[in-house]
Amino acid sequence: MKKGTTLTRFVMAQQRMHPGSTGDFTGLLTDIATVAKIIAREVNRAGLTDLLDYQGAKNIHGEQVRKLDVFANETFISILSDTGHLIGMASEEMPDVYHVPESCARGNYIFMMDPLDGSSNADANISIGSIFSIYKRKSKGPTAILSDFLRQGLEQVCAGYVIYGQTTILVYSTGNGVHGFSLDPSIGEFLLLHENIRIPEKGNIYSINESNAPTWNESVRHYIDRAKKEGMTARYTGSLVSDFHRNLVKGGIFLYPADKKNQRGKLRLLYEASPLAFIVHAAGGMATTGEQMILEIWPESLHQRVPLVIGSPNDVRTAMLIIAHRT
Ligand code: P6P
Repeated sequence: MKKGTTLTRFVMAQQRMHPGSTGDFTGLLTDIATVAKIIAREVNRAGLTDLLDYQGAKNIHGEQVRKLDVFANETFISILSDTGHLIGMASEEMPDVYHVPESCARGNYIFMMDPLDGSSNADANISIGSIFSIYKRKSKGPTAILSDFLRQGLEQVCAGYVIYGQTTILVYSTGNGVHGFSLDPSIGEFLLLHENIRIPEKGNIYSINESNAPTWNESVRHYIDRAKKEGMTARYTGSLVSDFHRNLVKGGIFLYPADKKNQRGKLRLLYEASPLAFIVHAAGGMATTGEQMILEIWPESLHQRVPLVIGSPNDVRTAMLIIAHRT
């Protein structure tokens, strides 16, 4: 479709390609776009409000929580819980699942999110983002149950992210291509920027926090040394959605490996690794722990962490060979 098509028109056109679809999903994605617009507005003026202040509390991961994190989480919950699309939600910012109340219109989708990833960068004007996953519920009862949330990434019906940067970008996939939209604040619409994004087979960028080098396993050190010798360039912002999106568009590899400090890696399977893995595979890329495909992992808990090696297929395969062989 032509550039400038609105997200709503694009999603409705995609829906028409699936006869018998209920329009439920179209409605849900439109509601997610509404949440993104509201969060974008607050992120863009956060420095002028007290939203950058720390809440004082820590989340389940022991991380400082900004008022902006709470605002983003609450905005997703309040807008999506009464749209008739969802039965339950899970969030990196909430210890337990959220059951859509019986008083709300409920549906059959499960929504999981990192409502505001990288918010520690917010006061430095570095782009931050929201990451989300959508699954069809499996259970049949009056409420969702834990097994509706502990799902292989392969079962996602949709995954996406929003980057709140110099422009607000929304990228999503239902497995049939990866599509990027840019928010035009003058009309309050997400407009098609890039249909069917494909990640380059090989990139020239590697993204990793090199301050962790002393705690890396020998195989990771060997891969990074190899990347440097090959002339690859380092790009790392500390904001996963920004690093991922740049590598998706330009090609490259992002690594957050397990190390002596983070024995199972730092990033969360359900809220970060799985949705981005779904997207990168739909764009022709790869996502692994270094040994296992991310999308094949059966989660053991809601906040499980995993090592993540994600990006251009040629680069990820090379990293896997080295990491698997020398572990
Ligand atoms: P480090 C942000 O807190 C985050 O979850 C990701 O956005 C980012 O890629 C990573 O952590 C940065 O972690 O340890 O390099 O600061």
